[in-house]
Amino acid sequence: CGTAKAQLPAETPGQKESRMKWWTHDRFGMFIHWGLYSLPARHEWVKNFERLTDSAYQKYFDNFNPDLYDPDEWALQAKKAGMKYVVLTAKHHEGFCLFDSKYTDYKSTNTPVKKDLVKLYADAFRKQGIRVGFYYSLIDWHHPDFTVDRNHPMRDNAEARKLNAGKDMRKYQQYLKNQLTELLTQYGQIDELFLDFSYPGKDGKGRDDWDSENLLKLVRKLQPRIIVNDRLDLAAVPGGWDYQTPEQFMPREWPAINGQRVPWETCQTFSGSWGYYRDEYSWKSTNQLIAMLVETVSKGGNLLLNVGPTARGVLDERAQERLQGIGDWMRFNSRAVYGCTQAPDELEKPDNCLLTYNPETRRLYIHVLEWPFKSLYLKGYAGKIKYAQLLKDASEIKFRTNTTPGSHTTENTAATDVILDLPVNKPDTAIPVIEIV
Ligand code: H79
Repeated sequence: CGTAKAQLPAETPGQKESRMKWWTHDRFGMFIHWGLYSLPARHEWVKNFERLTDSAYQKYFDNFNPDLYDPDEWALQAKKAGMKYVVLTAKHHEGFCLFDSKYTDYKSTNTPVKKDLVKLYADAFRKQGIRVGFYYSLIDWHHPDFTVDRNHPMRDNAEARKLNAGKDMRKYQQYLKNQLTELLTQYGQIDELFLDFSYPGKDGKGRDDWDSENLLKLVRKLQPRIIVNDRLDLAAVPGGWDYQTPEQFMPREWPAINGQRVPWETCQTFSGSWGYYRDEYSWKSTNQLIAMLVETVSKGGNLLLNVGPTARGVLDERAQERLQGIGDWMRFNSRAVYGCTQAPDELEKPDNCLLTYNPETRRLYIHVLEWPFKSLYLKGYAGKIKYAQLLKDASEIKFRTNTTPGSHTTENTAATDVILDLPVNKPDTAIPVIEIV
């Protein structure tokens, strides 16, 4: 009580939709997790998992020297994969800044590399026509005023806990605002902001710890068109977030609140960890990743797919190989991704398929995950199809309805169904797509 609550600028649903238009159209972005944790190369939470003190972690700062950093090369690989926007960890939970902040010495310009890596990143991706975003960690395991809590590396260190008495989270709130002001004023137009993350409750942190409402108000003032995620613990505040962020899982269906479908973006990894992890062997296949992209769009969402560059500044070769494979597929099939969303409810999903739909061109895309023997059955599609083609090579796919249901000489389908006559051999593309006009 007593303190006036900041008012977030009111926006109609139509205004929000127009602000997010490019984002819902583009569907596919690149996430980049890069920081000091790239040196130990065993998970970006290594400081937490191994309870490392600041001084134990110092060797990664002292040896941070990505001599092969070439963001033009990263941008080119993102572009070839079909990614339309990008989000880089300007600061992760470890507190290390990849940019030249006035408010800390814990930054890349003070390491052997000496460069503002964020500046080079923003310029390089923009040059390729890719929209630029930032990830910025609300959590900070290095800032002197950030209190030890249940997610902190020093959580079970009694001496470190005692130091909380001398810490002032209000100073940390100011630090958040200062750094976000730098990031949102010195690097041109910023299209997406991914703040990470709140864990309210006992020994946790949430909106009162970050001063979330005022923080978001500042963000919107500095970059009125920016798209902000939902991790400020402002779920109940109107305008408190733009999109939901399912992390490393696939929602069963398009997420909704009170029956209202909401914008969402799933962030996913190639291998489980976000930072470069040398000895991780749980890499998803190219096919799995393409299916993940298609399934996301089929449920009305975006995919932010993460790469963890090495401490030399090069994308993991296993990631490069997969990006290339995704790009090979996107070259021929991206029309079934950009501008697409979930298909209308009356179009039933055929067996072993996913559907995407472009509401402007009113074209339906059938992604055939398991290639069937000759016939693909479309239940209730009779009269709804003018033309069908294989997207890969624009070759006609003939279709028909069954005129003699019940006869042993023809497929036993209803007259309201459509049968697509597919080639016996699966076309040479990871997931074949049939375009229905
Ligand atoms: O930046 C990436 C991750 O490092 C960060 N968000 C993405 C984008 C993130 N990692 N974990 N989380 C967010 C969710 C937190 C999970 C937790 Fe736990 C469960 C924290 C404490 C319990 C799992 C187990 C992680 C640490 C211990």
